[in-house]
Amino acid sequence: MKSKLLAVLKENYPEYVSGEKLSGELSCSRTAVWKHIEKLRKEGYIIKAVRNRGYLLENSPEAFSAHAVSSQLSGAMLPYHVNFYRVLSSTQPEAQRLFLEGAREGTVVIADSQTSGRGRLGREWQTREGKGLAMSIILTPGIPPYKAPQLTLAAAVSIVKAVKKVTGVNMEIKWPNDLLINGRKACGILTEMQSDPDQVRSVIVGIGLNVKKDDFSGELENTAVSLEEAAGMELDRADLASAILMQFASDYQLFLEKGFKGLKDDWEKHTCTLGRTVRVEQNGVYFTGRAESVDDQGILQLRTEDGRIHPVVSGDIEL
Ligand code: BT5
Repeated sequence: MKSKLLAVLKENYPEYVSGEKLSGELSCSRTAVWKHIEKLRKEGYIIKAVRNRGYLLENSPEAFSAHAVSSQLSGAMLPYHVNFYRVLSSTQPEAQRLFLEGAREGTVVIADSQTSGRGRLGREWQTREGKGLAMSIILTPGIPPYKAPQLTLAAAVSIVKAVKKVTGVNMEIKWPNDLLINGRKACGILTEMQSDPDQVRSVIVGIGLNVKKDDFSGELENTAVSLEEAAGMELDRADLASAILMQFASDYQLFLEKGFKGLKDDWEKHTCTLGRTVRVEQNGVYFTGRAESVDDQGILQLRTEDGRIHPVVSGDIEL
């Protein structure tokens, strides 16, 4: 009964299946259908029920797990070890905790949902159950602290390439840490480091990717987008996570050998920032200019109206 019910829901995805249709297909009463749906929910299946439309299978527990990701990571250029959690406050402090307990480079923390997902500067990142990919990767690159932000740019390149490969969707990089689809944010990257004065001890690269359509409210209703909406097809979060990890492992090797310079051409190919007039906020001060280039350290070069170049090391830009 369970597998038949799941098969019908999966076949019809992303359409709802009415209780009537299900009871017909399964030769049981609508009450029995409802009881089976409840049982599946207890097992971790996320099934939406809407009056007059029926049931929609939004996510299956077996589809997203440590195994589903790790089984697709053979041959990766990093020794990945995936830790999977249903709920975390944020994957970042969990990765930090694991690192302090001795976890090595390549340890990955993935959560199905986060209750206090972090953006930069104390901002929030929303990851609701069954909807997105929230993933942190522990790295120990042995670089000086000033180079750590370049890993944000490196990860952006890897994500764009992996997403293109899996979904065909073109994402654009908005310097430094946003990935947009048609101007809407689908992914954010948060790079946090622990450092000694001349060398980083660890860098934790956090990736938040909207995969399934979410009912965002407030500001996000008009600014956020998911990959499924853009791709127009159902996507598997484990496939995406592993594709990103595989791509990142090889881009990271290049970064270690050549620095950001080794990835710069790729970054430039996928950015929507260069050539545009942008407004930059730095420590509460705003200035406007043309984003001319990024240098080999990933620093944005902004030409202001007076013709001078302002290097922008960090901050938020508005396109
Ligand atoms: C970021 O910060 O974009 C970095 C987001 C990193 C999230 C990952 S998830 C795995 C790891 N664990 C964590 O706790 N964090 C990392 P920032 O540039 O500061 O952007 C934050 C802003 O993005 C918010 O103020 C909202 O405006 C917007 N935002 C929040 N959630 C969003 C979502 N799901 N989709 C699109 N925009 C969102």
